Amino acid sequence: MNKLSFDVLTLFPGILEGPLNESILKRAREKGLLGLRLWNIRDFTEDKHQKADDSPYGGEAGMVMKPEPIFRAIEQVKAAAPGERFLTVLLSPQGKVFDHAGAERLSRETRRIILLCGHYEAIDERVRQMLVDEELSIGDYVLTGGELAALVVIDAAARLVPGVLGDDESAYRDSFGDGLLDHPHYTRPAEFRGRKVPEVLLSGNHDAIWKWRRRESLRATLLKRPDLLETAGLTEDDRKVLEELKRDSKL
Ligand code: 4FV
Repeated sequence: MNKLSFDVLTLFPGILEGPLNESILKRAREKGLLGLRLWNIRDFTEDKHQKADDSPYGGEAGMVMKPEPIFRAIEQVKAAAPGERFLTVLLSPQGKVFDHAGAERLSRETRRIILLCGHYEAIDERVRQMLVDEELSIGDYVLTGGELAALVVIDAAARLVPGVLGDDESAYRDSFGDGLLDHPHYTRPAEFRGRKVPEVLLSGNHDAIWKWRRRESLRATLLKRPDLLETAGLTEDDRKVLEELKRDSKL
């Protein structure tokens, strides 16, 4: 079983500790399917004030993370695992926007993944030039720090590692697993506040249930994310259903 390994470099490890020690991620670490180490960049400063940021050359608002503590931290991470290969990822708004395909790629990664979390205005450019292999963004907005982005990347990739989720199948069948949005889900009671669970789901007819779920995935995708239809692997049946849905004014 491939073990997915992350070393997270941050000035605020406390932001990450909670989510990484709960539920599925906690179990994945206990099962040895997920390796996670947090490194506090401030531990790699050398002055008595443990200064990890400084004012920008050329003047402007905000502070810039100093290169030295980050270089020392990454060199320490690599020194702690001789012979291992590393992929160093900077979380930043300038990165490739992270998506399901990105999560799938990272979930199969055999190199140890170093996630570098920025804070303040930016990180000294020489870190990007000399240490960063790739940049990832979780979306076109600005966060106060890269920690939340690191958590998103770890969570989305880890749950795709075989054995992390209960029955593997659930990872394949949820949104984006097959390029479409997920179908509606129901559980007991069969009627709630006057709303019944669709009959077909109570029928036990698995073929009919499969068809209904595929149709509802196509409906949701057509309604909410028609852009995904361009890249989804659609069958002839899917195209027929989509034509019906487009004709079906109820859409
Ligand atoms: C971000 C994002 C992000 C930029 C300045 C941290 C902040 C601060 N990271 N996807 N969007 N980072 O906004 O990954 O250092």
